[in-house]
Amino acid sequence: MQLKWTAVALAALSVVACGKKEEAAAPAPAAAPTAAAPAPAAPPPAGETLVVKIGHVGPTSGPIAHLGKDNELGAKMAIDDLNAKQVKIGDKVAKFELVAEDDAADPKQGTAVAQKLMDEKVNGVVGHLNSGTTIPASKIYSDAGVPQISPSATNPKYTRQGFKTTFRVVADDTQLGGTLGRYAVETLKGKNIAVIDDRTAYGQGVAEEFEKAAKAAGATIVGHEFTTDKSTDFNAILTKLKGAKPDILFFGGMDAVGGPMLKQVKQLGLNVKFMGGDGLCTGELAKLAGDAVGEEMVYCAEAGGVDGEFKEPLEKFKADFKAKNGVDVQIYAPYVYDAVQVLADSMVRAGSADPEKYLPEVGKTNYKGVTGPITFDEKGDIKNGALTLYTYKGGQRTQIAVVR
Ligand code: ABU
Repeated sequence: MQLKWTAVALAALSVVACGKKEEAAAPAPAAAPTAAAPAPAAPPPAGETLVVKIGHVGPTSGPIAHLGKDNELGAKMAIDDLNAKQVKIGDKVAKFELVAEDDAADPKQGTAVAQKLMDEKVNGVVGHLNSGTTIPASKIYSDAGVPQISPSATNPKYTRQGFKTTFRVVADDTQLGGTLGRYAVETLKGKNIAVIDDRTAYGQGVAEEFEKAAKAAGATIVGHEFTTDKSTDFNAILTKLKGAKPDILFFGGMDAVGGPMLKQVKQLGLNVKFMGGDGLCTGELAKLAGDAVGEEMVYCAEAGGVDGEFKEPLEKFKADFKAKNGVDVQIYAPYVYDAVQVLADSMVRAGSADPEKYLPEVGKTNYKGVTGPITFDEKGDIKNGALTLYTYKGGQRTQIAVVR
C-alpha cells in the first residue's frame, strides 16, 4: 500500500504552499532553453516564494560518470530555465532547487540516496539513470508518495510494480531489444548471432528481449556469454564466441564496458557487426573504442527520438547545452530536462508542489518537450515512444532512422 508523505513533511509544505489559488502560469511548452543565462527578472518579494526541491540521482562517479554528469547537467538546465521564467505554483513564485545525488550505478547506494532525498523532503525525483538502481529506489519513493520520473532506466519492471509514483519518459527494453533484434535479422541480415550481457537489470533485460526478437525473426543464437559492468578483459568469452562464427555480436551493457570490448573484438579479428542498446549508444563510445568503432560496424538505439516539427527544439537544446556546459549531450540530458519540466508542469496544474496533490496531475501530463510530446499510459510509461537507430561513421555517432 502506498504510504504518503509524513505528517511533518506535509505540515512543513503547507506552510510554504498554502494561500489562495490563482490561475497558475504554466511553464511554456516545448521550452527551448537559452544558452546564455537569461536576464534575471526582479526577484519576488520575500515570503511570496515557494521553494520546490527536485531530487536528481545518477552515477556521477564510477565508470559511467560521464553519463551521470550528462543527466545532472540536463537537470540543472531545467532548473535554471524554470527559475528564469518565475513559474507560479498556486499564488507563489516557485524557486526550484536541485538536490543532486550520486548513486555510482550501485543498487545499495541507490537506495541509500533515495532515502536521503526523502529525508530532505524533496517534492519530486528525476532518476535514477540505471535500471539496477531505479527499480529498488522506486519502492522508497512509492512508500513516501513522491513522484519519480526516470529519464533513462529502460527495464520494463520499473513501471510494472503497481506503484502510482513511477513514470518514464523513454521507451523500455521490450521495444528497444525487440526493434534491435528485428533490425539485426531483417536489415543487417544476421543469421548466426552471439550475445553477451553484463548481468545488470538493464544488460540482462535488453539482451533477453533482443535474443527473443532475433530468434523470432529467424536467426540462430550461437552463444550467450556473461560479463559484469566493471569488467575490462573479455578475451576468454570473445574467443569462445569466435569459435561459433557469429556474424553479429549483441552486447547488453553500457559504453564503459562496450568500448574496451570493441577494442578486443578488433584485436581478436572477430568479424562481426556489433550491436547494443541505449547504454552503448553514446557520444563517448567512439572515444572509448577508438578506431575499433569502425565504419558502420556498430549499431545501437537510443530509447527516444523525434522527427518532423520536433527536430528543431531538440537540436536547439543540444546546441544550448554545448554552449552552456562546454560539452556535447551524451545521450539522456534532454530527457532529464523534460522530466524536470513535466514535474514542474504537473505542480502548476495542481496549484501545489505537495506530492500528494500534484501526483495525479503527473499521470495526466500532455507536455510538448524538447524530446517530443510526453503523455503517459496507466503504468507511467511514455505513450507512443520512439527509438532512434544509430551507427558510427568517421568516429561520430550517426543517426539512421527514428522508428516506432
Ligand atoms: N537504458 C540504459 C541505461 C540505463 C539502464 O536502463 O540501466
